[in-house]
Amino acid sequence: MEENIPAAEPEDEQTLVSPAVKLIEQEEEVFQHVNNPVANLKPIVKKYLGSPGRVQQRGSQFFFSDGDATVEATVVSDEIIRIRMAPHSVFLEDFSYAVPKIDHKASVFRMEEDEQEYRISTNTVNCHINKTDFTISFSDIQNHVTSRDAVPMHWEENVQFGGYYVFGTKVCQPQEAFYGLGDKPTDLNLRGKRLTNWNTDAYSFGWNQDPIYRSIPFYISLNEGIAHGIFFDNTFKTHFDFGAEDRGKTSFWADGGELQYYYIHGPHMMDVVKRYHLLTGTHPMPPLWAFGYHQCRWSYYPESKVHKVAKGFREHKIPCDGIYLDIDYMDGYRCFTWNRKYFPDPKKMIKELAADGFKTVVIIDPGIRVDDNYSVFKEGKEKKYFCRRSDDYFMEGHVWPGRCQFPDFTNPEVRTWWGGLFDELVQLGVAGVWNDMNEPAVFGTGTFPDDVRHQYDGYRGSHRKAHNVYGMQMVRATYEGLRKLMKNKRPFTITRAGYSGVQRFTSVWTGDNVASWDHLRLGNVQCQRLSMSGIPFCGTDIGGFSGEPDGELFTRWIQMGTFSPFMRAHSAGDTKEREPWSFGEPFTAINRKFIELRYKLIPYLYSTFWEHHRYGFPILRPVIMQEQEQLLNQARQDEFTYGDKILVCPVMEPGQQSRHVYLPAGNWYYYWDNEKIAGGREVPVATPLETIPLFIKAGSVIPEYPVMQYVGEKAIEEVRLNVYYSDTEANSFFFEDYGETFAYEQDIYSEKKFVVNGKDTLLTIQQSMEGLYTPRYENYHFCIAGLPFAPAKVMADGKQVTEFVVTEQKCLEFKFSKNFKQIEVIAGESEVQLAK
Ligand code: MIG
Repeated sequence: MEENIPAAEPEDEQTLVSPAVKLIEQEEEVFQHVNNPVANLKPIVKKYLGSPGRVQQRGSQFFFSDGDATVEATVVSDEIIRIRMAPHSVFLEDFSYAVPKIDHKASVFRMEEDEQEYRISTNTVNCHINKTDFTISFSDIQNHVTSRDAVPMHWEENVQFGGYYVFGTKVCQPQEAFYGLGDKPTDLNLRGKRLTNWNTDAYSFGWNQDPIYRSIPFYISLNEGIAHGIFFDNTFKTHFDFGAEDRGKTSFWADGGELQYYYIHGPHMMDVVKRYHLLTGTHPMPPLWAFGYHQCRWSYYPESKVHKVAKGFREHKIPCDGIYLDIDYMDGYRCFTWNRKYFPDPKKMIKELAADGFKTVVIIDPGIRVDDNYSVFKEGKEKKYFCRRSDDYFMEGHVWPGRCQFPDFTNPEVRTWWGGLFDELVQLGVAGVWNDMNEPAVFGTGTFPDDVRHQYDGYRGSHRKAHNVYGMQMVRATYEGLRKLMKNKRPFTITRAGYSGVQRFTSVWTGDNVASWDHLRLGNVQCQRLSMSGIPFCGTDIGGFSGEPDGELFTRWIQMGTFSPFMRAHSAGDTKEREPWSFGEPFTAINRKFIELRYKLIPYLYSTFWEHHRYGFPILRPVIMQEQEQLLNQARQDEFTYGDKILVCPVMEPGQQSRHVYLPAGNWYYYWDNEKIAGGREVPVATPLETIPLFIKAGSVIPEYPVMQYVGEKAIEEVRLNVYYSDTEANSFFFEDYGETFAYEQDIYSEKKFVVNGKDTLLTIQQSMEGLYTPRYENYHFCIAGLPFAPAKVMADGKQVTEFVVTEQKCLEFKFSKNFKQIEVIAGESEVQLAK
């Protein structure tokens, strides 16, 4: 399984091009005989790299050796360099679940050396390998050092399992801040923390609990306004220390596997996230309905109850698209079966729900009940698809169905089988699948023991290596299966566990949170962090999974959830029923108002998602990402933008009547009354229960759909364009397509770009278009806010628009064709005079 790389030979000091692959000669073998006194055993010590004696090149890869260990540096792109280290020069086979394929995109790179160092340079980055101590550092083309090893890479032999504990240690700068690492329930800035990645079912987790559900070994460093990223692609238990043990050091290490990391250049945090997505992929476009509101509970049953909840939405005129069936829909919790007592005719029920605009999402767990009368178990057993212990016993554990065995999702054949098991559910009309318990979770013991074996796509490993990817491979199997079964339709999936790259297959929720104000705050930070960590489609259990929210907390949570990329309310089985109307007035009306707002903004969210899919931008962006040079922003974690145009600050304290909100530099409009406010400062904002602070960036064009009770309820007759005046040029994008197929991969979509530019007496809006899709509606309904003059004349593509009004909110409103190229809003004569 190992791949050998060229060995260091003392006489060979020069750079070789494309050397033959040779085996390493060990200098001396130390044999320990059983009758040797234990005292003679060499103590286990950390070994550090020596000095790199020589370098060899193979294409875009460079190998440096100290005579024993070898370090590989690969130029992945102009901005990304990968480092790998092999003690004794034996690299593991190059395989990664996170990075499906590396496209070598660097056009130009070179290798130079002087007395002090070897230097690999692209057009953007230099990677320096120190000739004395083998420390590695990175700098930009201005020779500004962004990252530097504090000590050389090192390792420690693992006697019990073989392989090594591997360590990297970088200098931690006095003002350096750290972001990323997935769903860690702690402050946004990770400075001063030590954290571990080991997927864990963390029921009712709390602030600073670690680890929880996901493993995303990727962080962004920000120092003196310059950002870079480190993606430590290692699936074993990994650890990160951001100046906790030693204020001057940032370390990352793993319990096994390879010391392998990608240095990702900035300088903007946004660039780092984008480039991380270049490696690990982006989220495919979800079906449009998935951006609506979802209602979940453990569990809605029997069938009559499901219908009652669905009807409740329509009766209360509260929009909803997704309704969930938790574990009780199954027969004795056996996956892919139905409890016929509760659900005698699932096909009929799902059809009726669909007729009323509801998509049915069902839960699935990895534990398969040991039961020879159960076809899924029987087949899995016959085909040897279940995980086994080191001595060949089956991995057995108790979960909801009782005694269970677990498919090895790291086996491609098992994934295909699992994917196919959804056939019947798809036939019944199920629209989405919720993947739970896939850390994997086992009652009592927590998870699998370390010795469980995994096929690992042919690269073999124990559970130590496969644990953190198990859940990702489960949801991958689900997603890929659904994609095949649904023909060209986009599947909807959600998962609890995950590893880097999981975003290629699924949305996520933050797991079993609690109905408390503390958890509302935590959910806000977690969603921002997930967004920065390459997981864009995320949300919390609105209302809190365990415990009882009161009306106020639930409403504040709905308000925040309106601006979560994924919006779902969920609650545990032992809590009171919790739908958006459960708390009476005034809560029901406010919940309705916000869920309606969610639906109005769907085209904006969808356009933002397209930008994510295509370019790798996150949906939620903490203010530090907008203005990373502002030191104070490092401490701000309440406000964020939703896309790049809408600034949101959820209200996260009971009884709060007002709060301060930071607005990044530039002009903003208060969403609720279009008042213009200058940013670059904190502003006081009233926060009565009916509103939360919402601001729109000047120059934005925000498309709005009419409120519907579910996505696609009615044909869209016109799209409202909310335009916000700006005296500097600003761009906005508007993406549309059929919303449920993969036709966008063949350019069947419409992407419109708006350019807004204002003068003292004139506002122009230009539109250009790309793509092959034509929406059915004819007109835009323009609504222009913030004009600094009284509009006298509106010109559209050279024609005068005679019908326009100025509303009470001082918005200029008129209609014009969706195909317009240029709109001009012109001030009256007197104002033109004045401006001159
Ligand atoms: O052991 O399916 O996080 O959302 O409702 C609990 C029942 C299993 C945990 C999930 C939760 C879900 C619950 N599940």
